[in-house]
Amino acid sequence: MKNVTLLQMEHPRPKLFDFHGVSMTNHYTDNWDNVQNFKARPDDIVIATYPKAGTTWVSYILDLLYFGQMSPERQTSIPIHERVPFLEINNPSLSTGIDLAEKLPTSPRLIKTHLPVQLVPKSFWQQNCRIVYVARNAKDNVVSYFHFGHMSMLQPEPGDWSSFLQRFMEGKMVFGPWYDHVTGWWEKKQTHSKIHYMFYEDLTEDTGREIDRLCSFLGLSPSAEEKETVIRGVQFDNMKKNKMTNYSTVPTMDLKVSPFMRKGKVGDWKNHFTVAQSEQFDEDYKKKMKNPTLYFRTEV
Ligand code: PPS
Repeated sequence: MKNVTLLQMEHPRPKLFDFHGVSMTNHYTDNWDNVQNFKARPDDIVIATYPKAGTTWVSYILDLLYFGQMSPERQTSIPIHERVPFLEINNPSLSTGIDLAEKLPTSPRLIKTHLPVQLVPKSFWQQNCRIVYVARNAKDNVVSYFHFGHMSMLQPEPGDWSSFLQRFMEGKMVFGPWYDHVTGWWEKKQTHSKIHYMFYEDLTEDTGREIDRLCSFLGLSPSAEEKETVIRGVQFDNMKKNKMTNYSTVPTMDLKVSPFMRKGKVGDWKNHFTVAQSEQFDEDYKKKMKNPTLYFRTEV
């Protein structure tokens, strides 16, 4: 018989349903009116991603760039999900993302979203806010999402690897198809200069270079020493050890099943995909990803 933990009993897994043409669960739609009516400020900075693309990594980079010099207590007492609220979330064990965002005392406010571009609250466009979009190659993204499905009680039951992979290819994931998400934001970027589109693989390859690009987009000029402090702080091993960034304070995640800071690698998909799965995935990928200017690396 399957071993059911107390956490699983307290949080029955949500079901996926269609929401404005995108698969969602109630945790991201229950607060929808407040999400859509959110009042953005011109200096808000949005970190937008498909789930598991490096949101927390980039959130922490931005948090350190803006507020790393503030009181040391902030670094040791406020977890990243409160410093950078997740706009559309309604986690029954925590404050809603909207409440957290509205109470943010910082300027700028850093706000995370997984919404596909067409569902982003209009106020962010009206206020012409800066948006940092982070994308990760589909194969590593689906592997990371699979493990997350096991440890996060807010995710639908993930099932086994091959059925999860199949559903990913069909777009039956929370926040919809990866393919539409990364392409939708990429196309938006072509007409909207306030979007900085970055890749997880580039960040892995050269964190310092990517921080320089981010700073130039944001108009920041940290000293060499500040930049070194940020690079050191956001290294995978340091974020994994850091209780404020490793999600150990979130009651709906079971880090014993799989740590949030799991591997942090490019190419871990090779440990999960069979040769046949990889071939089938690549075939399907070619049919869905028609824009030749959007290119992902599956190894670095
Ligand atoms: S979430 O739940 O959508 O906000 O998750 P997200 O933060 O987007 O993605 C989690 C994955 O990002 C990896 N990660 C990192 N990799 C390298 N370096 C650093 N510093 C880092 N921080 C987070 C994390 O380990 C998850 O990927 P996997 O492949 O599962 O390890």
